[in-house]
Amino acid sequence: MKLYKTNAGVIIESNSKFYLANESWDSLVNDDTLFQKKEQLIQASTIVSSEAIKDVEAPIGDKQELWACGVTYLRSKVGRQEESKASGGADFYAKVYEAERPECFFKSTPHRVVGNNGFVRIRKDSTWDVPEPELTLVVTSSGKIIGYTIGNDMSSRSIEGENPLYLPQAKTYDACAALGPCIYVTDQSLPPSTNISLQISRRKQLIFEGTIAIDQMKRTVDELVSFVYRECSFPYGCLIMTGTGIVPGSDFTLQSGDEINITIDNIGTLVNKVK
Ligand code: DO4
Ligand code: MG
Repeated sequence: MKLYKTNAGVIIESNSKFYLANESWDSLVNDDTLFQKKEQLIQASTIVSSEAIKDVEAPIGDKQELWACGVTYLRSKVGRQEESKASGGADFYAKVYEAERPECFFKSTPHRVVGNNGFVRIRKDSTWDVPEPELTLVVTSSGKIIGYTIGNDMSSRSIEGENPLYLPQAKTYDACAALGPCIYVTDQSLPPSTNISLQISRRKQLIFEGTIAIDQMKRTVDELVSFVYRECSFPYGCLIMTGTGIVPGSDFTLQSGDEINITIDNIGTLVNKVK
């Protein structure tokens, strides 16, 4: 089952049919038994056409927070070490990759997050920028993962590379994150072979492409949830980006007008343009 947030309400997709749910987004995404309630929810819904998901919003409730984890894949560790060599920050990335405690950071309030087909931004004071395609967990207030979505953790590598203490500025600004297009609701873990793919096009030409399977992640998703939830409560649930395993080479930077496509098996494709 997939859930889409739209301004007409929540759309449920099941077996290629679409239904307008009779419940609010906030109650559905904070329900530990959401997957088990599928038939009951469909029974209480109204059938609609696929047009209902033409314009979707980011799948995050107004009172939810977006967190992120980092340096969870070898490629991210190596990329950060390269970018922070001159500042002397490289060791921090090597250490966090091996440490018991993962890197977890607050990424965004909902108003800085854009949905599918929305515009992400690069900071005006940044010279080196990348998208970070990340499997994103949808977690209830009790800490249960009820589904998955696709995330783009937009990042300024020039600001982050200058000094690791600038991380919040490299990561958090208006339109710094994209989520969507839907939440894939399941009671199963995703298969380890699940692929995350990133494609970046400029003036309709493909200029970067990469793929990584989620079994390359050094941490488990449960481990990441348990650290984020250790000393923080989330009364409405929370979304957690799980880190990037795809980092374009040092000669690549995003430009205004670029199109970013992120695909994750079973979930779909998140499409955004850079403003
Ligand atoms: O340590 C910097 C951020 C890491 C990150 O966002 C990632 O690995 O995805
Ligand atoms: Mg990231």
